[in-house]
Amino acid sequence: MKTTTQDLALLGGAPAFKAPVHVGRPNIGGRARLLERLNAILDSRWLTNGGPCVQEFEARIAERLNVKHCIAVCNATVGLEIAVRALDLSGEVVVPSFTFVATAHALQWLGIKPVFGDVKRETHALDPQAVERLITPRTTGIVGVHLWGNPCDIEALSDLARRHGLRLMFDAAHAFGCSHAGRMIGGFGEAEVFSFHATKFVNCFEGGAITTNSDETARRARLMQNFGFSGYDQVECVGTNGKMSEISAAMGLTSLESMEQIIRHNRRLIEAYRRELAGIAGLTVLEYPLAERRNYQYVIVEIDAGRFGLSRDQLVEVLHAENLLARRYFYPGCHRMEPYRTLEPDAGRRLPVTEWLCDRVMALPTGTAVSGDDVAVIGSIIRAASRGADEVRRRRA
Ligand code: T4K
Repeated sequence: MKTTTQDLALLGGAPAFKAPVHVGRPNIGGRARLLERLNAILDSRWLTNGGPCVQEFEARIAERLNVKHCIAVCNATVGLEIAVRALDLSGEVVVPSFTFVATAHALQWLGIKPVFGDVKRETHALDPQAVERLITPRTTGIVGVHLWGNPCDIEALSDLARRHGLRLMFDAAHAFGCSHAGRMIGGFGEAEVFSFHATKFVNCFEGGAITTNSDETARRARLMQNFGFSGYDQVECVGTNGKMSEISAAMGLTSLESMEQIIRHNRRLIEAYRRELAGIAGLTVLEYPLAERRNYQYVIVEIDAGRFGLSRDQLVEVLHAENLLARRYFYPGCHRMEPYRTLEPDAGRRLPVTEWLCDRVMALPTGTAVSGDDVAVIGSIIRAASRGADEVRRRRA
């Protein structure tokens, strides 16, 4: 525990954690069950190409999300690329900049211009009014991001897309197991794309899934995910290799079996963070609505430097010195990353909320690798940094 400013590692104290504490440390689930599955895969010698584990994983996801179709893919970035192609998007597509860069790259990779729309201060998600101002004759679609597992303004974006004849899909990389208006994320828009990357609360080592209630979108996505093959030696459209392997599906199935337990653990941790960080001026912990399902995989904090006494970046420096690897998700914003910074150097002018958030938001560790005691130590570091902000700034100057 850190009790005084002098205890801080940045000021010469011993780091609070001997080993690095990560944001995104993978949840492992039932190791013995996973190894059983791996042995069965090896015995069967069916390692990929739509094997039994992938088929079971797809069926479990579709059932859990109450969605008609689930196409497992090798990762969400490829999943986004395939969904974008399956919806025939082209020209310009409106997307937030306050997201992981994969959301924008998936479009740019396909020669489609991502047009960055500003987000709302409260939700960190696309602002429908900002989106409407960006629609041009070249706009063919909108990609919303359910950031931190909090859904976008789905109704307003759906209405907007309908009124302007645009396609609507969602990057749901963070939102597996989350709900909106009592319905599980997965069936909104024309397609939703999940990530089961190692850092996600349910993981497949690497993995993703495209979910949709549209038979046609599912038919096209499934073809495109496997080179366009529709049958033996039959290729009916352009496609890529976006398949999930059996080993990834085995990890996914095993992870799914621990899902509720992981959510309960994450929820206990976020409640502990709220207790530990309560009353600290200039620090706000992102709230999750109690009436909806959430996976609590992201502990998001906003730092107001004027009131906290340190900027978000200075606090991150304090935490990193303690071996606590807080992350500045999603600094600096896609529009300030290449190639977008060069392609549209002035985009920031229409993204004031995005830039405001990019300079203040950070993520703290959660997941099964983190304990309630760890959160108490993290709270003590942040309180010591807040109390000793003048000293930290003076010593760092
Ligand atoms: N859309 C959104 C909104 C996303 O957030 C993402 C991915 C995507 C789309 C694309 O999904 P995928 O195509 O990846 O399925 C990590 C993940 O690589 C990335 O998947 C994720 N978002 C993003 C939010 O986080 P980085 O650059 O932060 O990864 P890295 O290597 O710094 O790892 C994060 C922390 O986790 C580190 O402290 C190390 C630790 N770690 C990581 C791995 C991989 C472990 O302890 N063990 C591990 O195996 O992107």
